[in-house]
Amino acid sequence: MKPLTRAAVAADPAPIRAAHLGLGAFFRAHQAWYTQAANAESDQPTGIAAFTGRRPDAAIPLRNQDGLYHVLVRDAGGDRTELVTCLVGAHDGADAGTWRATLASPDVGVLTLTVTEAGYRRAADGGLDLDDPDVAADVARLRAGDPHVTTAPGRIVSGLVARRAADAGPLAVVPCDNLVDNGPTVARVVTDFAAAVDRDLADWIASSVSFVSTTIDRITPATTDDDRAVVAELTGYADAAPVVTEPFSEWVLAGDFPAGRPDWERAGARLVTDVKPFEQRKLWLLNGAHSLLAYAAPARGHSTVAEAVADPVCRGWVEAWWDEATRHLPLDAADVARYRAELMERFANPRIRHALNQIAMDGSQKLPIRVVPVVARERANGLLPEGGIRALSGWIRHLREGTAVRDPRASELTAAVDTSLPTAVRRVLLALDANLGEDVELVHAVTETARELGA
Ligand code: CS2
Repeated sequence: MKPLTRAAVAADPAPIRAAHLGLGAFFRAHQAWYTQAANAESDQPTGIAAFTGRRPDAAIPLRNQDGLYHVLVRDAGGDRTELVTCLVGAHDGADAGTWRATLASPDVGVLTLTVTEAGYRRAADGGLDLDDPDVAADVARLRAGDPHVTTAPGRIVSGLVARRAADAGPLAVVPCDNLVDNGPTVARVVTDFAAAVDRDLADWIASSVSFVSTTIDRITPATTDDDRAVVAELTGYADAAPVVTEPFSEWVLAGDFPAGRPDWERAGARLVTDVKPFEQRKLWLLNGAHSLLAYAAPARGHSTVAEAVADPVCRGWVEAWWDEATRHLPLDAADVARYRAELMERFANPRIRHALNQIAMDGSQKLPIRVVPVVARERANGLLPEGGIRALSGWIRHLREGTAVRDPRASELTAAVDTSLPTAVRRVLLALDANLGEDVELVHAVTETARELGA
């Protein structure tokens, strides 16, 4: 087995022109993969300096192999590998010096982000949660000039402090997380943070930093030892950090890039004026169905998405949810029908083992984005949406099981469900959205379905 190094594959590092926060599998299968494609035909290739978010150890295997890794693309018929060479630096996010130096470089024009929905530390009103103790500690650190912050908003602002001080020019911040209006949403969180540190900094951000909205899509399960063995077999290289993904990929972006960007269109990215229609379609149909399955399909003994949709009962749940969501999508019916058919095939891909418990984490952050908007619209029309109700009921079942709840609000939510089922349902719905919790008919319907699911 050959070691994977730049010398072995004759790949010189490209100059660093982009930074990334959240060095995980999704970034490597998506934004880095698009950048790789853009570089293939460019005389100004982009190297990316990427920094870990929640998992500092993610950088270690990559550092040991000069940032190189393979993307293992799996479709129902077989596997292929693609080597990615544009990741030039793989750093621990706690390395404040390198982070600041990267963002202070005038050559760096883009900062992409994958820090998860929970990572932005938003309060119920959508702004930064200044009461979050980690956020408060980071604000105090930056006020005192200490760059050793720990939260994602803290790191972003710390980098911008350095960029401003270096007079390194404008920057595009490109959030790639499944939030609604992710550009303006992240702009708000970052600006709130900056204003708490220094009003002038917030003004500088308003005039120098562009926040781009994006819809991102590529199903990327966690890599297993078996996947590493397949990559070794196919390539002959000992790659400790391959990433597994499906053939499908989508990236839709709206916004300005005042300091330039890689030509991501080469790999099919689309620059549009408004991401909204793409965003709702993806968040509701794909992510909403994912959460529905993650919470409800374990009741039928399933542990992956593909297993669940091979079960006609679960497939029926997904179709019911899609019918509900589709009623509120301002899109051409034939386009949505095509998207649904293609999506079902993606879910059914038997070679992608996408664990339901991977999707189940952070429900309190995900459901308000992917499920609640449809349920609220259906309720406004006097309907009791079966699919949406099942997703919420499944979540209550998941919280009541209590063993694998990974959520920033886990302690509050698991305490809320420690009571009779109807009370648990009411409390959890109230925690999610006041209107839902006050809706007696909905609480009743969710309770019935939760009971059916064995909650
Ligand atoms: C999933 C997403 O874990 C989850 O919450 O719904 O990560 C999903 O796989 C991606 O958004 C697909 O683009």
